Amino acid sequence: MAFLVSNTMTSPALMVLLCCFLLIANGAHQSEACYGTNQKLQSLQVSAPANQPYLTSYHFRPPQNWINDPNGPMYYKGVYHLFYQYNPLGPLFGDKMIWAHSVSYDLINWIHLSHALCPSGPYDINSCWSGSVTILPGDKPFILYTGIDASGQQVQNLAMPENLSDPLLKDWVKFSGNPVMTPPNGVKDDMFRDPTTAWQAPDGRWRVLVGGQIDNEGMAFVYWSWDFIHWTKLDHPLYSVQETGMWECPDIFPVSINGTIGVDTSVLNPGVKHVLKTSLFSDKHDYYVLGTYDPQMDIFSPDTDFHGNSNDLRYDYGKFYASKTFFDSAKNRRVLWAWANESDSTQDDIDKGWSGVQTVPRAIWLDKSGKQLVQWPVEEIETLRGKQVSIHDKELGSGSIVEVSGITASQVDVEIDFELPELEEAELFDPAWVDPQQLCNDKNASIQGRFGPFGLLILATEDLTEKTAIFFRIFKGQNKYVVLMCSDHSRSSLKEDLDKTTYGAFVDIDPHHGKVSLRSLVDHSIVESFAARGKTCITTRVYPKVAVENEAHLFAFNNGTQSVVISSLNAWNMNQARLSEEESFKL
Ligand code: DQQ
Repeated sequence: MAFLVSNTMTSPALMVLLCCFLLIANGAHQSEACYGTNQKLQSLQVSAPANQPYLTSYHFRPPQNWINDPNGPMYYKGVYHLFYQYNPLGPLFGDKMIWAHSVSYDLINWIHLSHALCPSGPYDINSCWSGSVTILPGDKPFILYTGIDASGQQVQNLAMPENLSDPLLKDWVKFSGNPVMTPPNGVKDDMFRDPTTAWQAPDGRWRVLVGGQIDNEGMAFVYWSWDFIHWTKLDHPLYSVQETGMWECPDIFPVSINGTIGVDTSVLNPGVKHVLKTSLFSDKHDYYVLGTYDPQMDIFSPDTDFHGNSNDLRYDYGKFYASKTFFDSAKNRRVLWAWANESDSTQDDIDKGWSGVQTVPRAIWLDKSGKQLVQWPVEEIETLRGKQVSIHDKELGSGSIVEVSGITASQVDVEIDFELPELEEAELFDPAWVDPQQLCNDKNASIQGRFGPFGLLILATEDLTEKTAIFFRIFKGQNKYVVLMCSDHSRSSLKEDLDKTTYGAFVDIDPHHGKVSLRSLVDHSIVESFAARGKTCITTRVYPKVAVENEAHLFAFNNGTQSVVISSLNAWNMNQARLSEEESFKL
């Protein structure tokens, strides 16, 4: 194994240090120390119980057990890697969490490998929590992750591949000099976690963010390092906001000001601006702000104030948490992953034998307005599309419902464009309606408006006793029309003991000039919806009692008093993605 941390590091002292590092790291091989090789394989071979109407078909998940955050996604030597928080011992969050590891050539079909990081040393004996990968110059991927140490404190650790010529990077070794960061003075032991992918500023030093909190002020601490081993905390955080509580899984990355092309994490030039994302522990939502990163001062200046409430931008206004992006050099795009947790009960998860899925990977870029991001499922997802049905130029009068028949509605990708007539008659928007989720709650799918509710009824029974309504309402604001997107689960299942929270968000488009579009990816118990070609996204988890498998139906509906027109609807049956295990994998 020949590790060089960076080809920009030339000092003799550093070379000596790296040699020591190599020797030490080799000695700290941890694969046997996890739960034992047999147990690792066993945990991959056991499948979830039979009869699983909620098991997803094309969303990433392991065969069984609990998963949460995506960790260290990367593209490396022709292979996509996804690590993720996993409890190999059961379907609930565990007290010995590990990094599971899967690989793919297309971001859709995955092979589960043996686990990458398991508790093994005093610095992570109580769990290997979230973190990120940085690919250092010379194609050397390093993991920085949070370990829960023997005394329960959160520390940051390093690991690296055992064999860099293995494109699957199956085996990882931990640095025996771990931890490389411990909670700073004034920071509680359990409020210091989730290192980001590092970036190299023009001065040559690496920077990394670690999420945290002091009192109730959430923040992203900055550390810097010349050699990726010795890290020094800066006096000030990159950015902090009072009353936002613990910042989990921060992410920072540049986006091109013009166009959809993604850029690598260290890119810094006048053609980019920066995105700072935090996962707020207090309400389990991922918020982001756009702004400017100053590499001299190491501060982030947001374009707009960030408060951590419904006035702020979110990647997704539904179930979407602990997300992480990576730069995909194969396709020059930035790709976003997130965890969608369950909305059913703990007992349901025990009965199912699994909990949690990853959302479909989404390309993410800056909107033309420069004011928000746009997301769209990676194009590879379309390779799963099978049989297609279409509807064109269909007027939906007040109260009408049209079934999209001829497809398997429990596993479908549907795109619909609505054309609206003259909007003069739209209801007036009350400026007091500042919380779109509350507005969707107050005006659910059964409440008639003028323009809207119109949209899709997903995972519905034929008689509509069960239905998940994803819909729009159009209002007339003071200077412009206001478009509201809602995801109403109040009637999604006849089952009780489910979280049926309704979600909502505003969509920043002018419905007067153009179409109102919606795409929904339906996969048994998850629905990911994208309005206005990815400007507003809502992910939900739903568990119908009757509308499962072949009993599920898909409808377009209009419950407004005014007609709308479906200018086009296309729906495709989605084929199952291949999620196989290491043994069946042949290069
Ligand atoms: N999940 C991890 C933590 C992180 C949290 C533990 C976010 O590292 O803060 O599984 O979901």
